[in-house]
Amino acid sequence: MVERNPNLAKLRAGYLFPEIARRKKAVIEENPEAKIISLGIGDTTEPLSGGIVSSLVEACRGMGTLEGYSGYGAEQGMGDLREKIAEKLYRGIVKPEEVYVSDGAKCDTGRLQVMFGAEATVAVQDPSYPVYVDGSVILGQTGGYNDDASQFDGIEYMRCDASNNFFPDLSALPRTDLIYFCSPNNPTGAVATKEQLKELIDFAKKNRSILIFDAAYSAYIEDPELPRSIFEVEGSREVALEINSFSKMAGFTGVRLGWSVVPQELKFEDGTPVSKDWNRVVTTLFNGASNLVQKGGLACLSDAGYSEVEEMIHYYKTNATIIKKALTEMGLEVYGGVNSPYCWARMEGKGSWEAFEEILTQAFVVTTPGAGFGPAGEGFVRFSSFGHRDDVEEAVERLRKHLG
Ligand code: PL4
Repeated sequence: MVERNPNLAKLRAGYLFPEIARRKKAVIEENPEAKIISLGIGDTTEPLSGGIVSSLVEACRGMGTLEGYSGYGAEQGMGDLREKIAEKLYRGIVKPEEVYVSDGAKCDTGRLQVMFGAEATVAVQDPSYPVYVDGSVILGQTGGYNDDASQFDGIEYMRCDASNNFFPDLSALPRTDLIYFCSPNNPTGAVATKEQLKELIDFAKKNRSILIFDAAYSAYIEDPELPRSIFEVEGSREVALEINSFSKMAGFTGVRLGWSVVPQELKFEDGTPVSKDWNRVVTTLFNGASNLVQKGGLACLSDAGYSEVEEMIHYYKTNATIIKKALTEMGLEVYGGVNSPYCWARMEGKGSWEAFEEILTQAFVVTTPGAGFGPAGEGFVRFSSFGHRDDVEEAVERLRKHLG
């Protein structure tokens, strides 16, 4: 018999999002007539726009011709897409050869965890996207794990809540090899300022740590003073790498396209460039993003395509405004929802799974319980603005009735 990987046994519960789907399914089975509205998993809902669809169709048609057919491409991505990302999204502050095109930010997170290996120690924002912790645990980045206490010595939780303006107290944080930082944050919607990111960069530099900056929601930042990339901040190239995605920017959650940026200056302790190992991992464990999808990505970044992308972002942001306004009028303490597609609401006097169940079974609205994002998420619920406008409007009416 094959021994079970002990790291998987260390995961305390099932992965958050399948658990939500399971509970939603149970409610549907009990209430087959109910119309369930999902403001839960952050999954885009609106059709892709004309120009982007045309480019995808054209790419497919090309595959049916001798001239247009292509097989495996470069694992790092098509040269013209790498160039376009560097030029359009980073305005030249990163080089095309530092951009690695992928099948999404979640997949890149997993490959990064493989690259850093089981001995790496980790710090995460609390609350944050659960893949950082769960993926680290699967890799064994748990340090001195104590079975009884279910504690991971190798993982530091950096509390980021309203009491510290959603930015961690770095003076109290022990050194770790890696620091995950997501801005705009999932789930709180908090966006770090340039000054805060500078503090984080200086902290990483002092500790010789590497910052993994997740900018998956950067396209939702409307305040021009707020940085959309860690590379807008001085000193970042020696300490940080960035992951990002077309998922929330262009509605590509199912299409699958993302990228990472690993600057040439970022090095391991022995002087090896991180990009050298990243290239090795990417070329070994990944065979490149779909060539069809990369054409779609290029279309998103053309001038016309990017206007369509911005329109879609505006649509979801208007949903966020509707949700935030309603929750605020209901007297809830609400964060996010401005430079982010998520609203983060305190459910006074309730546990977050309890509030999740109440909203699901009474209003038939799916949310995401805050505790799923880390201990500091307890007592909160996340509302996603990814949904059809009619559904969002109906959902807030139901919330007013049941929670208001
Ligand atoms: C549900 C901070 C959503 N089944 O689509 P990707 O892989 O390019 O991006 C994933 C991702 C990366 N970084 C952050 C994210 O929030 C996400 C997506 N998060 C959510 O509701 O929190 C979708 C989650 C998906 C999952 O398990 O990741």
